[in-house]
Amino acid sequence: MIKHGIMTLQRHIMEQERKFPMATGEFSGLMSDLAVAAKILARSVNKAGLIDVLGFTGDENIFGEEVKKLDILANETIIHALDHSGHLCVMASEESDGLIEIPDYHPVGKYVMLFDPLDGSSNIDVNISIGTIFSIFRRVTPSGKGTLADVLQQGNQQVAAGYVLYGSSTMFVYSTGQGLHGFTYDPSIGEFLLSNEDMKIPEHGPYYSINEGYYHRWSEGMRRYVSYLKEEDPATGRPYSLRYIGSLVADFHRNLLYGGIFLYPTDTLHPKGKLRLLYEANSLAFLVEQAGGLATDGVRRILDIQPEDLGHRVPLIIGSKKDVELAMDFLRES
Ligand code: AHM
Ligand code: MG
Repeated sequence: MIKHGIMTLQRHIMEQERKFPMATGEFSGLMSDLAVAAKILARSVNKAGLIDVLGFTGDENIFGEEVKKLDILANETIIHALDHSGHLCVMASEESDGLIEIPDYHPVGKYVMLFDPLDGSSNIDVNISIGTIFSIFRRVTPSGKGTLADVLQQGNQQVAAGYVLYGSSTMFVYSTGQGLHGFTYDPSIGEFLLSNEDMKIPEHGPYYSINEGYYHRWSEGMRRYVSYLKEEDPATGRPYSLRYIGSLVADFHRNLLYGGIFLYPTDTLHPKGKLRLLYEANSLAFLVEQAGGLATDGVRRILDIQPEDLGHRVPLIIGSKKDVELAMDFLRES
């Protein structure tokens, strides 16, 4: 049943903002810029396989332009789509060292954006789903260019978060703290259309996602938990099925729709975990909570962790509520 005619991402963002009488439209403008960046990136990702045809990375292509690595190109695309509009005071990205300042010749605004331009980049060259992840905060400094204090905020201060999944379709999934909504790109009209309204993650399983090749590097508790998931017990839906793409957005998205748990724990090679709090974990933690799930580092709620620096890494256990709670029990007991 169609309840609202065609709901484009643009219209959805504006209707959400209208619920706040004090809203200035600045936030809608920021999200619209992001949607444009997502469309440009979707086009670039779709053409990635042609790089070998049109020119190798670092070479000049047939048009005499330098062919950039796709993750660098994605980083620059997002920065240039957002740095001039006057909505942001500073940005930070997994692909840039230090803060990304707004150039002097552009106005600054009240928001801060953190992003991972193309996560799962080891999958680019093999045509497997990858994603863009973003977090938006309100600035804490009063004016001028944003500083590290604006960027190093706890995830519970996010005003919005989301991701773009470049899969068999491109999806834009976002939340402003009023539920989690997914939009699928229709290339024939160039719009993201509402396809998954107010998504809720199932309470548990049937999937688990972890790089099981690192089994012998894990803690005892982690090994016991994963062994438990593999035991035969139809009453609790076990064994769970393993699905691991190695592309966080894709692994997260599947578990969000079907139920289950994603884990990137500490291991002997990654004593602090691998994933970044600011660019990966915070955003997805905000989203999963909107969908009724949980995200933890094993002990603490991801959203309550104080970032120490831009590269802060965390173990990440995220997904269906009951699965995450049980994983924490196993880790506590070990
Ligand atoms: P990246 O930011 O360098 O792309 O790394 C992050 C990716 C995640 O998408 C994924 O969950 C994880 O790294 C996979 O790591 P591993 O190959 O160690 O399993
Ligand atoms: Mg990444």
